[in-house]
Amino acid sequence: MAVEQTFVIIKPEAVERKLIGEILGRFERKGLEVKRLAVTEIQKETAEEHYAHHQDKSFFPQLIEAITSGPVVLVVLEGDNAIEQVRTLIGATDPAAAAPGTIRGDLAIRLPYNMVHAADSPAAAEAEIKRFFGD
Ligand code: 3AN
Repeated sequence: MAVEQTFVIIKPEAVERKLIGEILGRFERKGLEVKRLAVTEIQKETAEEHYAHHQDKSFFPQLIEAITSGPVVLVVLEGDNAIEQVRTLIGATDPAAAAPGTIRGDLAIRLPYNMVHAADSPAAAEAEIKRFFGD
């Protein structure tokens, strides 16, 4: 089992609802280690780069508006198989379909407000940590 690092954004809607502790607690209780943590706001240009693969979608403007609408928490987590473990903990993209017990299934109800972003591959994790933490 490989020890990996992954990248998570606790989105503005979760910060607004005071769910930072709830979300970080779920990752910690699973056994993942918080390696880096920052409260910041995401600039529009960075958001557009981060979600570039969605730029042709009808929801792209709404997605950029949502992720830049207030403070976020940037998180690097480390642990066994961390990338897949975190994707399992957060649940399906659409909160309406996400299973109970997952972050999105328990805490969110409607797209694009699904509370967290998490890297979906080792390449994405590496690129996103670099994009948001600068190394
Ligand atoms: P995930 O965040 O699960 O990796 P992606 O990469 O397909 O899913 O979507 C990125 C973000 O775009 C989601 N977190 C969500 O906020 C938003 N999104 C995805 N699909 C839709 C949709 N059909 N309508 C509105 N927003 C969406």
